[in-house]
Amino acid sequence: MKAYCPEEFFSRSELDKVQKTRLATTLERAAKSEFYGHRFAETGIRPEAITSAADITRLPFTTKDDLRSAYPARMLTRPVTDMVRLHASSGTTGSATVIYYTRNDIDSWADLMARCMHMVGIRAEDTFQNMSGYGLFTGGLGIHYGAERLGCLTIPAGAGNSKRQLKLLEDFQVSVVHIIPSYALHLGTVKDELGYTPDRLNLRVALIGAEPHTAAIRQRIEEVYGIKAYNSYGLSEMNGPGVAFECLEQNGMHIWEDAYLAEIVDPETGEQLPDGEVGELVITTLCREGMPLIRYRTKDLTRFIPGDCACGRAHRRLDRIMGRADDMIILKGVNIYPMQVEQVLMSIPEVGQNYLIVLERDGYLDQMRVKVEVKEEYFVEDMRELKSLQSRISSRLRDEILITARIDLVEQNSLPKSEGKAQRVLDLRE
Ligand code: ADP
Ligand code: K
Ligand code: ZN
Repeated sequence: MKAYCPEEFFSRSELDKVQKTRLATTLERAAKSEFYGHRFAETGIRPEAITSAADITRLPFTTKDDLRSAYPARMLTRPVTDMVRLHASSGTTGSATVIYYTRNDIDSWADLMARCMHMVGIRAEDTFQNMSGYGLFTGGLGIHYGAERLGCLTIPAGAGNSKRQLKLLEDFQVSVVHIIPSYALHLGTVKDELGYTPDRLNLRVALIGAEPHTAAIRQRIEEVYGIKAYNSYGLSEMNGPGVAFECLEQNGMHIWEDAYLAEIVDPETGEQLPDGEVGELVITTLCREGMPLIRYRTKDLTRFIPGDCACGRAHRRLDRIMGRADDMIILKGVNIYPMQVEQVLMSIPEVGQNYLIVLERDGYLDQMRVKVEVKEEYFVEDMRELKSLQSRISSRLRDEILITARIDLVEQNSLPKSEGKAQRVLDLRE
């Protein structure tokens, strides 16, 4: 397959070389910002002493709190008049953080995004519908610019309004969509209800991301629409989408190492972990002018997949994101990730699209209740069948997370849905 750009098929040694020179440029630029200027002075770091990517461990991390403390503009390397765009994170956790872009930053971001889409066979002939929210959220304009750069006819549908989404899909014979996984499943149900049979649509590919999801969810999305779905990873602090993306092999997401220097560290100690071990993803921007970030702690938990990808790209692969370090549930002393629960639920055929983990306190005891939607065809009157499904779910969960959860079976489409990232955990404990 044709490469989108030379960097896409850089060898390991070419990547190492470009990382080294771009890291030096990045540090030099960062030192001009008020925030990093102080930080380097405080910690006695001379950016010119960092001469290789391996030296990076000598630099301190940048955290979300640092971004907040630098609010609104203390991380800029140049006057704010040189900036052409601003985005903010959707604020899933805590208050929003702001990222600025120069014209070159917007340009290189669009190129990275276009590279991702090109990698999975998207071309100028495709019609692309972006079902991500626009506005401050980077999933809107970020992917939009990438699609336009490839020459796709691009429809900025935005989030929600399922009837209209489906009408657009049919009327313009859309071939590619960008959609949040939880919404993709919901839209799939509406599609069937409204009788959009496969012959009416021309859909081929979905880019799914923005929230953690299991392999089983991807498979369901692929089946519901009869398409291929590719995992797309990014975060506002690193421009937005376009950081790491699955290739046609669908086995891990290549992180573009000419633009991002990635490390996996132990979330407790901050020490780098070897390939294959799960930890927190830490990223340094290598191309950003306006607001470079050094060793930014993403809070996202994943690992490098060891070994080479069959596609021939040398950019290392990230495994699917297990969740954020802050998403971990601690219940009765046991650590649980929502994705572990999802994995169990989605392996049970009767389970529908949506679920909600509710944490409650019963006297002094913490309890987990899982509300589970049951597919229409399995939601029967027969109590015995429902009881047996309930205990099957409960015992599978116990095997996986070592906790006995109360299982509430509810009807399809009865749990609250969001147009953006799904809320998977409701913590009612004080
Ligand atoms: P917020 O932090 O407020 O949600 P962003 O919109 O920048 O703001 O979201 C970025 C975050 O979304 C990532 O840090 C990660 O937790 C999550 N995310 C993005 N893409 C994926 C993906 N493909 N798989 C799992 N999680 C993802
Ligand atoms: K076109
Ligand atoms: Zn690959």
